Amino acid sequence: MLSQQQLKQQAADAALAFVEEVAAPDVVIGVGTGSTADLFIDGLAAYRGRIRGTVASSERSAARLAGHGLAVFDLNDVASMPIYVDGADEIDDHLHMIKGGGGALTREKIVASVAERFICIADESKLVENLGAFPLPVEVITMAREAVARALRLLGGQPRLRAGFTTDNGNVILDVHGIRIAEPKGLEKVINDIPGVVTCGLFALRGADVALLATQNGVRRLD
Ligand code: ABF
Repeated sequence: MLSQQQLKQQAADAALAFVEEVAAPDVVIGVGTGSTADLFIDGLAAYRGRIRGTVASSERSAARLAGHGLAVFDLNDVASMPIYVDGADEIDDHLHMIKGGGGALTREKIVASVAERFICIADESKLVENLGAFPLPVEVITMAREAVARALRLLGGQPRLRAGFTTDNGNVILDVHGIRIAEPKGLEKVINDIPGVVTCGLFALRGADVALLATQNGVRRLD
């Protein structure tokens, strides 16, 4: 029986095959945030000198990448990336995701938007029939916190301020419990449009392009 950590390691290792495919001196790889992404970062160390470098989706990932001697570029200096590799809190079989449990959803969504392919790496526990058991993270401008909370309640959610947490962008996060996500794309649009919302943790308008899900019987690839 593989542990969750071993499963995460298998998913991270599987993503390195995609790096091998695209590795070149001018190539920049987009890198996500979280414990599975951390394992991917550790494996990416072997590509130092074989890729130009990386763009990170959080200060946490930037520090880990730099610790391995990998160049970490400002996204403003990078026009394109072949792949973005990141974890998820939940993913369904349409490759729609809930992300943001690690609090990095805004930069994750931004860096992913510049990459040609989003490779999601996760252990099998993240694959769900319907999104929403995991509370939906929403990054919010502080002054709009209560106004956004009221709007989210009208949508049927129970928003809770993530205590003692400030994002890399200086904002706060509301974790929305109990919201029914029947139409992920529609709900993502509605929440995106609430004044004061910076980023909704639904990644459905642009989901993953490939999911590498580690199971007890090997890594399952969903496209
Ligand atoms: C990140 O991956 C976050 O969006 C998400 O919370 C996190 C979860 O990953 P893990 O379970 O690998 O720590 O992208």
